[in-house]
Amino acid sequence: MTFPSLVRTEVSGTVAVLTIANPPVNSLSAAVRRDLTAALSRAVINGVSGVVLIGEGGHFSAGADIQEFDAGLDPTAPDPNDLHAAIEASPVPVVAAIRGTALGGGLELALACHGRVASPDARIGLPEVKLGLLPGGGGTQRLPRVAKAAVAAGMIASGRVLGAAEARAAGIVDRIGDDSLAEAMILIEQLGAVPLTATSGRALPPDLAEAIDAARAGISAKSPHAEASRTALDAMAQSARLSFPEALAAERRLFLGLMESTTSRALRHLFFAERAAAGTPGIGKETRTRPVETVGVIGAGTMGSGIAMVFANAGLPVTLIERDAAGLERGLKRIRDVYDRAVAKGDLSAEVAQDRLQQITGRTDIAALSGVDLVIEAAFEEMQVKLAIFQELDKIAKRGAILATNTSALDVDVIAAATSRPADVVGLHFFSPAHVMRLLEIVRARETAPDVLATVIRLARKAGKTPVVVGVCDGFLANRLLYPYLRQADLMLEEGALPEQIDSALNAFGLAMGPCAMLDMAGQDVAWHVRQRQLKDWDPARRYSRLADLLVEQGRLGSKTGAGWYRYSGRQKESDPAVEAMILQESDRLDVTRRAISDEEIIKRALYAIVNEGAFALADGTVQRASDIDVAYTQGMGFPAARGGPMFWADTVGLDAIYADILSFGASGDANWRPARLLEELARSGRSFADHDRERRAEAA
Ligand code: 3H9
Repeated sequence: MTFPSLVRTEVSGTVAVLTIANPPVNSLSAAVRRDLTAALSRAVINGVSGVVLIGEGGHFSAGADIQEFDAGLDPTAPDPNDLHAAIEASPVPVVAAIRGTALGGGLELALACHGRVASPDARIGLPEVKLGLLPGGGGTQRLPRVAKAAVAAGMIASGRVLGAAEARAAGIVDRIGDDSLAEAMILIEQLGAVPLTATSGRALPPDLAEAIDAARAGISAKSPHAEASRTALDAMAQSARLSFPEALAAERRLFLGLMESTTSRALRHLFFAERAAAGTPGIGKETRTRPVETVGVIGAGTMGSGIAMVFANAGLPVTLIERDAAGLERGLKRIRDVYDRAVAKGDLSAEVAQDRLQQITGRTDIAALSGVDLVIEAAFEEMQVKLAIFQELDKIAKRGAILATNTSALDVDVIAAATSRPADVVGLHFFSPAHVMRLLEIVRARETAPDVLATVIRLARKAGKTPVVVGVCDGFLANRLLYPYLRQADLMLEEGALPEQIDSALNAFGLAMGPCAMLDMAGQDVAWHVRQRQLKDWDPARRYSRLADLLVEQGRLGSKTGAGWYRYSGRQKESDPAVEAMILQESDRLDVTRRAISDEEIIKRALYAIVNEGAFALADGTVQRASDIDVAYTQGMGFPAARGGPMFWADTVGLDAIYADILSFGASGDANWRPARLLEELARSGRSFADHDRERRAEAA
């Protein structure tokens, strides 16, 4: 059986044009590497005067096929370094014509060529560190031989991607032009007139060591890929000590070490998880979408103003509605302040900020939304308020407009039923601050139409969000899993821990913020409202701690009131003896003998509570994939990306061990620790959440 070649050869005059045709991103799979090597060798044997490498479609190449790493395929068979050596040994010039992206192994391939041209929209980089890897096909050795030292070291350590002009200025690209093939032909002619120099034969910049030191100093210890960045610079530093082949071998050893690391596996998992999360049954590339050219936002509070900026930043005109002029002015001021701060920090130019600001028009009359394509209600989180708004919207919104609610917990089916057009209603749950946080939960209500869903998914991506499609339930996905986590924190306070211990144990695990500090920031009153709602049908077999309620009763609503679990002066927080006294008193009242709670127990109880609830959510269909939970938690809840999200992390711990611990936590009869049946099944059969996702994918295919 023969497979069609993934590299097409055409001859233009005396030059061979080799086109990589491996959609969607021309990744350099083993088959592509094999076909490229064969095509190059054929071209040279046939006596061409030069060779152009180009990619079909919008990408030169996005690099190695990452899927092959996870499938256990050897990324070095055939070895990309052999292909690069063949290019360098070519007796005729080989030029890379970069249209679109040349990333990772794609750029390494281009770097092995005798020259590079790029289209003006080209994006060029070595983003391997973002996957917890380093460039393993000579990138750490060849980039500093063509680019300025500071740019090369900075790119490799950060994974930053350059535009064509910057790449040209740095020396990575020789020519830029709209017709990259024509530019490549010109370069081949120029190179044909002079002796060829292989990139590996070029001299290293004299200031490379300083540039590496500077890049190393810039690595943030908090970055999920700090280890990969440091290792990538170690690999680059070998260039000064070793011969080129030895340095390549050292780079490869370091690459393979990182590839096997849990951090890289976690980051690769998240790469694919993010792309899978918007996929939902009944919605495909063929699903029609509705045009959205104008947006309305109801409510100019923190959420509403943030949401208005999301769409203004994406280039859409937004009408922002508030009930009265004073409230509207407060909202518009909040927006102006955000843009002013961005300009002051140099994140935005004054012109861009002004353009974005001008996209937002404030109004106090909801009828101003009669012509918009998408309305997002971000009013007070109270069902009666939302129902009244949707009844009003039903009267004034044009036919076909999408009506979205930004509720964080209320029943979207009930809200949809308040209209005569429930198929047009969807939940869009933004996370605060909406213009910063990437996670967007898209809540598919019972009657949400497929084209509505497809439209908001597309729009979310356009606005730079990561959409995760979820079903209707209390708290949807991220918040639903948060409740049992917060409950464990409160119960551990009752049993012997203090807020700072709980927070510091979870900080040390890698969470951006522990549960006590997080609720102080979000507002203790917000969580209080949720608990009051849940208490209406509370299962008495579930232990409940009233400690957080006591805080609220004392007016300690968190940082905004200067006191919550901690005491605040400005942004500074410190332990509060009054809180400790309150906790001890509560333990006393409950007749609990306080005990030392280890950091290990804190991590297990807090995080296993999330994992168990995640298994319930998977089984009841609130969420389709365990990997969706990982995306939601890493992007919305500060879970460390280097651990891949709670479900990926649970797989690394072992579901059997987690299940056994959950049984022991619940041995006293606390129904908070009732294990999810799915977790039990997976644990008993030795399967993982990743296996479960794979099985579901196979069933759906
Ligand atoms: C490397 O090169 C190692 C070497 O140094 C050494 C080796 C020894 N592989 O993002 P999109 C899929 S490491 C496999 O939605 P966009 C992606 O999953 C690599 N698949 O499109 C998706 O599939 P689906 C270093 C890949 O236009 C589809 O392509 N390179 C790869 O928004 C479309 O992707 C990188 O880190 C891949 N390399 O963005 C670059 N890339 O349709 C990673 C993409 O089934 N890639 N897919 O969901 C990217 O940054 C973006 O995908 C890119 C396009 C900017 C290229």
